Amino acid sequence: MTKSALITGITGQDGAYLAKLLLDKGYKVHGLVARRSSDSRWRLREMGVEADIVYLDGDMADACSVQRAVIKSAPDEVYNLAAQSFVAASWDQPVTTGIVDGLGVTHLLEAIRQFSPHTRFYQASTSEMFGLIQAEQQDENTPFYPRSPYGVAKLYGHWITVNYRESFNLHASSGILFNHESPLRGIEFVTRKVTDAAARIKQGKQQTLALGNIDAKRDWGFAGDYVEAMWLMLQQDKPDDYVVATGVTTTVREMCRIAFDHVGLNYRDYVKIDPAFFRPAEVEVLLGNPAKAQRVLGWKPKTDLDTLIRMMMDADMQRVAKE
Ligand code: NDP
Ligand code: GDR
Repeated sequence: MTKSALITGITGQDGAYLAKLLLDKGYKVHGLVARRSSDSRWRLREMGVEADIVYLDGDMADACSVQRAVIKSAPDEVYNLAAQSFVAASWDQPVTTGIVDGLGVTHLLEAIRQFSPHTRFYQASTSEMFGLIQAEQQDENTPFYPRSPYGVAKLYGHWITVNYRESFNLHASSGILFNHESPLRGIEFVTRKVTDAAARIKQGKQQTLALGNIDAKRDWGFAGDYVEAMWLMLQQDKPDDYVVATGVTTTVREMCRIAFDHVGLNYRDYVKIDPAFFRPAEVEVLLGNPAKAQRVLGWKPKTDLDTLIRMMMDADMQRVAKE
């Protein structure tokens, strides 16, 4: 029997990689897509899957549309990836972020509870919930301390997932994913901002790169590896929560060095510090412990940071050259 999946946030970075993964496994893939005035399917085109998806109009803030998407797709599995996912923007739009990233999860869980209780559910939780870290290396038992409206909203989404699992016996799992990147990463996130700028500087199309806190440390992995962990969570007999990370943390500064080095430039000659890119409250360091995902799911990251940044640099060099 062909399995049916519903992906919210299918036009985002992870949505594109996950859609490809599920299509390759023979799933019928449905995508909830919010109305936009401009094209939002470019990543699906890049992955070569745009024509293979059934699109359903809807918005996480609109419970009726979410309900309709669940009924229409009759999903075996739902992956809730939709979010206002840019941490810095969450201070400018705290209410929208709260509704979409927080309450939106309840819209989806309620629809599943009422109309499709056998459906397995994945929630895109985040290392941003650890925020002001309470342990040097964070795992599933580390207490949370979010530092942004985004982190706070995602913490609601996380706990409502746990609550619906415990209250209504839903197969609802939460993946606490650390930063993961790819050539399809949004340009506002620091890795893509750096690889895009390094490519432009190399090709004489930009002079400098303005960044904020380059001493921040992140545990960066590759999106293509991380969507496999999402799928594996929903193949388990029992729902649960898992940290997905590489177990290595690196400064933004070092990540800049890797990117600029790859095109034969010294980042120190181009990077300028601009207070405009500092956040009202920073998450200084994140470092995940993926031991449980490895033990239970048999999941391991396959791509190290050097390989990842080189992959992104190569893609940006090609794209910028065509502009
Ligand atoms: P993106 O920002 O690339 O994608 C977000 C997706 O959500 C887009 O498809 C976007 O649509 C959609 N969306 C936004 N608002 C709404 C709405 N109101 N209704 C319906 N859809 C909406 O994020 P990523 O792919 O990087 O991340 C996927 C998920 O994982 C997010 O929930 C994110 O918070 C979480 N996460 C990401 C991590 C990472 O490092 N990438 C780490 C941990 C968690 P559109 O394209 O039209 O704007
Ligand atoms: P993050 O990713 O906030 O960790 O959230 P981002 O790449 O935006 O920031 C990482 C770190 O880099 C520092 N930084 C800058 N960041 C940006 N965007 N622009 C800059 O100019 C800059 N200079 C320094 C930031 O301060 C921060 O410390 C991502 C998102 O995908 C979330 O949705 C997800 O939940 C988390 O990762 C895990």
